[in-house]
Amino acid sequence: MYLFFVIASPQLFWTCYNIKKLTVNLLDSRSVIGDLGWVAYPKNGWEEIGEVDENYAPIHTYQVCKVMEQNQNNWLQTNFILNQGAQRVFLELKFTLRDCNSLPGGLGTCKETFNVYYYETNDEERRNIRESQYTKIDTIAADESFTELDLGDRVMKLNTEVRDLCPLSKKGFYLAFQDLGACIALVSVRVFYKKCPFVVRNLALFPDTITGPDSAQLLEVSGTCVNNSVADELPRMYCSAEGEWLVPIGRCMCQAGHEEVNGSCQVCKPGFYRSALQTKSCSKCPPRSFTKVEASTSCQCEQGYYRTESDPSNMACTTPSPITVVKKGKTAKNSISVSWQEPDRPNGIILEYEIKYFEKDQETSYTIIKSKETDVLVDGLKPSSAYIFQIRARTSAGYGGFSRRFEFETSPYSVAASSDQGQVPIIAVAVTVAIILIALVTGFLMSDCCHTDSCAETLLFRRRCGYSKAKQDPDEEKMHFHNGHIKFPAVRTYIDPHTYEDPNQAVHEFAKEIDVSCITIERVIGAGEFGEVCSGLLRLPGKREIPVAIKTLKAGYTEKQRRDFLGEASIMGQFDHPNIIHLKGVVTKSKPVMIITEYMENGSLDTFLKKNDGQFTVIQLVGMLRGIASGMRYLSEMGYVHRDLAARNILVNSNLVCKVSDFGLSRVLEDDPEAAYTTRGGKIPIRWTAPEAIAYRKFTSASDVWSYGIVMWEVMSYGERPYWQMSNQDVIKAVEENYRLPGPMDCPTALYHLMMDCWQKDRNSRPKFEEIVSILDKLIRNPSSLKGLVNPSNRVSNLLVEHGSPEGCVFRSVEEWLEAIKMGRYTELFMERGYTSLDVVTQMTLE
Ligand code: ACK
Repeated sequence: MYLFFVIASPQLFWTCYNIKKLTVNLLDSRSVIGDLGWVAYPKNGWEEIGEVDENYAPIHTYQVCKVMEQNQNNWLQTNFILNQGAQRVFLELKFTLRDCNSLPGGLGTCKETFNVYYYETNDEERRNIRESQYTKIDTIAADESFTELDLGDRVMKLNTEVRDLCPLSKKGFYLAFQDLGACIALVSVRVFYKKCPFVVRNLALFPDTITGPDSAQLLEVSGTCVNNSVADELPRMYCSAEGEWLVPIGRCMCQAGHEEVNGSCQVCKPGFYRSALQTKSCSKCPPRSFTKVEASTSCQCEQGYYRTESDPSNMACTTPSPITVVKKGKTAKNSISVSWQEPDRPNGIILEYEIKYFEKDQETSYTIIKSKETDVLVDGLKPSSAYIFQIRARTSAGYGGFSRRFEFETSPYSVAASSDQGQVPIIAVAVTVAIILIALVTGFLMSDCCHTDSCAETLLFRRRCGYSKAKQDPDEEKMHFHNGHIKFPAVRTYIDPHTYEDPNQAVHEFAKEIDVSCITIERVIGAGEFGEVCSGLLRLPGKREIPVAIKTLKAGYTEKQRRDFLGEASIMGQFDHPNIIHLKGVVTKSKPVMIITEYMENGSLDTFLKKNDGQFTVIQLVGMLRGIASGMRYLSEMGYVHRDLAARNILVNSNLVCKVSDFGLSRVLEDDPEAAYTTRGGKIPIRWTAPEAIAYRKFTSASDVWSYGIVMWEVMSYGERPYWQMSNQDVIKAVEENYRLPGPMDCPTALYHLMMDCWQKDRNSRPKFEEIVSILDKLIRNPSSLKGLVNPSNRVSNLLVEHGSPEGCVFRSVEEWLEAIKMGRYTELFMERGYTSLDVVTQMTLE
């Protein structure tokens, strides 16, 4: 009657061990070999039964079943259980319990529960604990109790109950089980605590961490960086009460010379290096450098190759191309002209030179000029001051080292030029005047000599097919640094060549004279107002050959034509901007007279767009417009008004870079085939010109903005003619009446709005080029802003729109519209073909 089975399936027991990573057992009665040694009181209460499972492993079972006897109070006390520092431990009990109802006649005293207690102490030997000293953990009831029937069927009804004990603060505790008259078999007692296991996360080590005493508590744990790593931000994680790591914060980074591999930092192998914390992996040593040791943070240059201190470690080492000869040329009180010799073995083609200079003893504030030439006029200097110059060359392999320091002094005099040494003493005003005169005469003779007999050899550092120049070379880029920061230079102002009495003087002020022997003409590419336009090659001494465009002045020209022709070079030579066509120089000392400019492979923009109709992405088109706007911003900042901005006057190179060209002096009046005579006698390209410029010749940067709007329209419609076949007179009238071009097909609304803004009647309301550039930049940065289109491509819209009207179209009938665009004579034709309403007209397709 008191017998019950306690054999349990081993799987059932081991289930909880699947989470053994997170739990640490303090006691497991199942794993004890031999007697458990627990103490029963009274002695005839709980009794230990030695059983074995199917695998003959011992099962320590304590049972008691005094259901028929009155006043039961049977205690069973475990051994001392060390808590190992855990403040919260769990108690898992597995037991069977007899159903009192199934006991014949024992109902009066039979219980179906038992109590569990603990006693916390630092005393491992304490045995005689009084009942009252125990703290009750809980009364445990069975979920399932067994009956006589189950015994017959040999069905086991094993209960599992888990309780926790917290907060614990002593060394350990005893557990005690109190039976008050139940029929129980305690099959297994397991005591454990939970912990967050050791883990490596974000290159930081997080130790085994015992969970906190509170079930809702998160313990913040700091990680320590793995070997050869350093904390970027102090790594931390939280250990939850369930033994899980949560919310990793911060991370460690492998030190230079090491890289991250599977959660550890491993050394870079010989031949590889890692310098910065920003790059993740070791990199192969750059060309011409090596490292033979592990954990290198940089690579050493091979013998004969080097890198300067400021060069990044990923830069290839180059052979020295040091510039050894640097000479001072003309000095004035604010400028020094400096020249140098190309290095003997430059290690590849020299792409440019960098000229660094600063006032002596003021090294923190220095200026860097980039130049493609081997000389430079450094201006903006203080009189009577010593300056230090250093020059280095750049090839495709990178920069060479700076030359040694050269010290030159500016002149105290306001003479245009002085001796090569720049040491003219101040004696008297009369002497000064004499020097000026001598210098001028000498300068004149020298330049004359130069073109007559290519006398470069006679002058140190003059080229064989040499040129002279007085202004800073447009090839030069100037950057000012103060304490390592770039300072932006002030913008120069454009000088109207008309202000020069002698136009020859103007051209030589702003353009280099090129010896004709440096030029090879290859083919004719077009016809200009003054003569043929050719393509060819320019080879200046010490320079690589470059393709150029050559504009020629046809034979039999008048003096005015020569002046006007060269006027363009005088203007162009003042500009230095990536979106302005770049002047290389002029040939005036021989015939034909020529203007040499950079070569633009794709020719003029209007023809180029027509040839490539629909071939570009909107971003490419906006990129072109951005370039033109940037060039125009530069011109407007220089105070130059173009007056004939149109796609035909923009040139495109092989990289789709657009450059503003055509800077003729009287060009607007003479050489533009689009220009028409106005009622006031001027010749103006009507379709591109702002109304105030047409009406009373008010040409300003704001009228250039109007023209820019038309260029935008040309670009977005792939070279369509503005106002189609409308006559100039009709265009003037329509614009005066506030009608404007409609948005081209597939044109983003944002761009059309910008065009419309450029066509504000009030010129002060038009955007400045500065704003246009910034608007286009924003559109490029955020291409989704270009998604909305004004005119989807399945229909043609060539209705003029009224400026300011939301829809654009303000005409009430087809007739009214045709009248407005001076096409009234086609009204009948439109009606015959069924285009009876504006709706139908706007649905008209290309076919
Ligand atoms: O459309 P195009 O090919 O480009 O035809 C005209 C022609 O000469 C008459 O002006 C072309 N052209 C003008 N300047 C240049 C240049 N710098 N590079 C290439 N082509 C040029 C222009």
